[in-house]
Amino acid sequence: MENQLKVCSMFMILISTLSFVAMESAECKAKRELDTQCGKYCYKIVKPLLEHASSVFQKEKALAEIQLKANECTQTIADLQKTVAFKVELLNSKDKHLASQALLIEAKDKQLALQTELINTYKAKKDSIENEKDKKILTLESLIKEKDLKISDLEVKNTANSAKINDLQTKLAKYLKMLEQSSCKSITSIIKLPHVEPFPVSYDYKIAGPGWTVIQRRIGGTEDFNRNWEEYKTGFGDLQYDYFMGLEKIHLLTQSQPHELYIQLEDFNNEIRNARYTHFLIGSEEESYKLIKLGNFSGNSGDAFTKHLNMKFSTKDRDNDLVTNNCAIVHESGWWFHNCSHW
Ligand SMILES: [Ca+2]
Repeated sequence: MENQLKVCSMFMILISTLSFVAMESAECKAKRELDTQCGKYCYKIVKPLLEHASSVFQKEKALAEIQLKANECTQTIADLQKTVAFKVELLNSKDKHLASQALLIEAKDKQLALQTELINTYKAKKDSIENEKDKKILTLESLIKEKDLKISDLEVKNTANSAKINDLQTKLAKYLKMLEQSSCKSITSIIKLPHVEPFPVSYDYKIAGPGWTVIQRRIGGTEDFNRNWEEYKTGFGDLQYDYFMGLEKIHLLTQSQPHELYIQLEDFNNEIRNARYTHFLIGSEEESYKLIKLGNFSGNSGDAFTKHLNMKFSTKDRDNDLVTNNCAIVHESGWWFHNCSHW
């Protein structure tokens, strides 16, 4: 400010000097006019007064100009002060803004630190999970290899078994062919059951496949089935042809383990029908060899046997049916008769 005032003062002086030069030329003119008017008399008295008045006038004028310049400088100073104040305020505002930004940056730094920590935690978890996964994959791969080995082993065994089965099937086919070519219609064997002497039985393989024991066969009409109780109890006939196993043996056999029943009927036109029951069990002699269980029926002959369920066995000398007549006599055969219409 001080420098600015000095410049202003110098400027004012310079203006004043220039004005004085201009004024002086006008003054010289006035002097000359006064000198002419006053002549040599008034010159000595008036001239100094005039010069003094002129000097005062000039100084007042210069003073007024200086005052004006001073006012202008004062205004400039005031303006500059305002500008400075404004700048200071602006700086303060900027400082506040900077402080606010610093706080914001600090908060952001904290947030960033938290996020970094979270990311590190997540990474650690991810690594842990991946390690666990890798371990599981390795375990599973090991299991798969083990299974593959087992499968391979089973495949080898299966191939060996298939070869054995094929061999057995070939042998069975050969055996069946031999049987087919022979005159035998069935195979006989000895069966052993608890509480009874071993006894021969006939196995049929043609009617319903292997494994069926024949308890009755009536095909040739050579055997008389009109027998008494004792004969039906012990059995009769030829194992290879017409035959009845005997009620006591059938009782022991069906009691020893669950049995199915298969009945095949062939009429005089060679039409064959069959009936199959999922269970077959008869009671003891004390129960008159009652038909205790029969199971579910299947086949194409119609279910003619279920109605005999719970019936006792009847022979010509033992009437256990439910009608007045003895159906065993009527039909000349023993059976689990219900009435004489059905058997
Ligand atoms: Ca009767």
